Amino acid sequence: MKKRYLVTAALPYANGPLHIGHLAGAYLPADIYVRYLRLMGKDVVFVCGSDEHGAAITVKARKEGVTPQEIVDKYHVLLRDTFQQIGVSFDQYHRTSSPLHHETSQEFFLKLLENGQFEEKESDQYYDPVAEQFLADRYILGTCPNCANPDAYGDQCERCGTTLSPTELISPRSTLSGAAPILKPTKHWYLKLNEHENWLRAWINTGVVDGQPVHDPSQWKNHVIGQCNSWLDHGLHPRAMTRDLDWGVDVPQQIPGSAGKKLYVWLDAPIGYISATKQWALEHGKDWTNYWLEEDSALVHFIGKDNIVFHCLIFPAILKAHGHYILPVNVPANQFLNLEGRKLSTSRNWAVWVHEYCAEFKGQEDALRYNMIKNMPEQRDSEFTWKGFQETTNSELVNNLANFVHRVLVLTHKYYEGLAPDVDHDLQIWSGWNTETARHYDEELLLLHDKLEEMGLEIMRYNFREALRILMEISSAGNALLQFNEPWKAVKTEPEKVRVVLNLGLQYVAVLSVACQPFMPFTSDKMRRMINLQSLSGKGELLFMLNELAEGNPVLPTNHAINTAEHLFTRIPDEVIQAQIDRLEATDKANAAAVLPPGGAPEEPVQASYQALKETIMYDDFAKMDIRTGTILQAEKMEKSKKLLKLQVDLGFETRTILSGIAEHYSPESVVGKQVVVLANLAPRVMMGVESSGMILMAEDSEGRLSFVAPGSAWPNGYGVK
Ligand code: B3M
Ligand code: ZN
Repeated sequence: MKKRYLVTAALPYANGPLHIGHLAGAYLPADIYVRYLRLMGKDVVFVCGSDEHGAAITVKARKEGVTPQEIVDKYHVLLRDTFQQIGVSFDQYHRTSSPLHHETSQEFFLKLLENGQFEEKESDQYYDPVAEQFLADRYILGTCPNCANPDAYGDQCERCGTTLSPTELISPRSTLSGAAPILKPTKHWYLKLNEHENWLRAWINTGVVDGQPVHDPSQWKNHVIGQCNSWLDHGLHPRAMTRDLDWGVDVPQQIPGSAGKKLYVWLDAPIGYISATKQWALEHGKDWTNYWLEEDSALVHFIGKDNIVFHCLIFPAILKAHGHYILPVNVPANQFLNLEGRKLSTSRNWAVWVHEYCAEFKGQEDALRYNMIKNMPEQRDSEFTWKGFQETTNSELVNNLANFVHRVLVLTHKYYEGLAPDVDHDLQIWSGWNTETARHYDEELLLLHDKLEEMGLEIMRYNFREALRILMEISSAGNALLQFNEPWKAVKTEPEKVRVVLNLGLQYVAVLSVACQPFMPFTSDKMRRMINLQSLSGKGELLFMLNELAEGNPVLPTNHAINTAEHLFTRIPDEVIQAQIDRLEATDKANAAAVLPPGGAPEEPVQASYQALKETIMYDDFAKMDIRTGTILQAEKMEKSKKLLKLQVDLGFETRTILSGIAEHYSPESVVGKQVVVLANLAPRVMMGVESSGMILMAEDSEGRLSFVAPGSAWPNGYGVK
């Protein structure tokens, strides 16, 4: 074992709330691991923070019509608070917009530059001539060359899943202005990843780097190594580490050509782990370099599978290119969690949001944690269902764990006035581990010790599901101990044996109160309160307990006074689960309705290609719009414009000139006489020398087809729509 541990969990983008997929993917496994290490008395620092840069943030800001700063401020707080509510125990939850982080990232850039790790290259990139800026891949839409989806992004088509580069799109358009982007040369710094390929391959597959074994590849997950090798097999190529953007960490100003350039988010976000450690060290009077530069420290990254390449190839290359930094001993990435048979999706609102769960299931935080861990996608994708959640909670947490603890406490109060009874070490009782076996008290304590060690071993191997299974095995054995020995009957006939059984039962509860803490910290607190012990501070309590049990010493001494029994978990009733299922069904219906093309059902199963719902507005926001009925009197093509028709629209009280971008969909003749709905108080705008006063409302489907919005029957002009 290493001397100290630095554990990281992927920095979530501060552009939305946390859902259960995030929790099961990175944060719970990291939290279990860290809590366990603390209970074993290890020196461990657990860092995370909000990832506040990158297109993920600016796209969201544009969608909501606010600044990127407003977006990150809002979601940073929400994320931080949600983690706390669900008991993820970071030592530091930092943010990448902090000055300390900007400095740290810039220092990396300068050091890599100094070490000759970059090549400067000029290439042609898409530029929006109207918005006058270079376009991040996510800002370019166009037709997918693979499946003809007209709304594929510059980096990926969300319909067919193909990874794209913006120049592959057919008829690209900028999402900023709608203009066709032009290719323009721009200069960037490329990390020479090709020069890192050989040592990365050896390091991933053998654990050896520079002649030193630094990790054991047999402890790495197959799917992680597999994904890395598939990248390595395609060859690593220089990769641009800068971007033309106005949101992010500046390329240091002293570098010629830095104006308008920002660091690529992957030369920024993972360095956030380092700046978070620096912040923690500042606040605690510690030395951050011990955790990042010393060979006797272990660095472990917990992530989801979509971040494997960045954490196993690109970030290690950056760390090595800088020099002196240690490399991760493991990157135990998880696969994905699905919800009710489908991929979780933020834009389709197909998710269980953790902050909503915490609000609706107050005091049941550990039930979610337990279910997430039990179904953790450790080796393959897994599934969360509300029915499964109910079943597991009721049968395992209520009937097994809570019931056992409750029975032991109630019987101790009933027979011994709440004091741990003394035991005769020579007596034998039926063991909860095996119906056929009778054992002495001391042997049972040793068995508990062995189970705890087994559980710890699984945690250290990142087998959290298995570790949780062993924990529950202890609880089941506790229940069986009561079942086999029937203290409620034997108390009259064999009182000495009942003392042994119930004392042992109390030891089980004390053991569980420590062992369950990595998985269910709130439950641990409750159990400790019930048996009148202090909450765990995470300073080696499990290690201490293991040593005591190995010596045959009980955890609770004779005559230890317990408190009254509380219920650890409450049964989840059907109607609560049904409400959650109904909510998902409503989401599903809304999603389906939103993509029905005019005139009927879609031909193919609908994949998300409609826009995410905009932010909620108040009625007053809507009431500001003056929408009127009208009729198109005349229509003509605008010279030199492919898109615009010039319309004369009768609004009853006046006739307006309105330019409408429908020329690619309708001929002028076909629209004359049409009834329309007009946004009548829109500020006038001059386009191609003609002033347009108002806007014709159109419905648009996912294929970009347009349809007029009109009153359901012939209607007089000039009346309000509300
Ligand atoms: N924020 C990507 C993601 O949320 C990114 C992870 C950064 S970890 C340094 O998938
Ligand atoms: Zn496609």
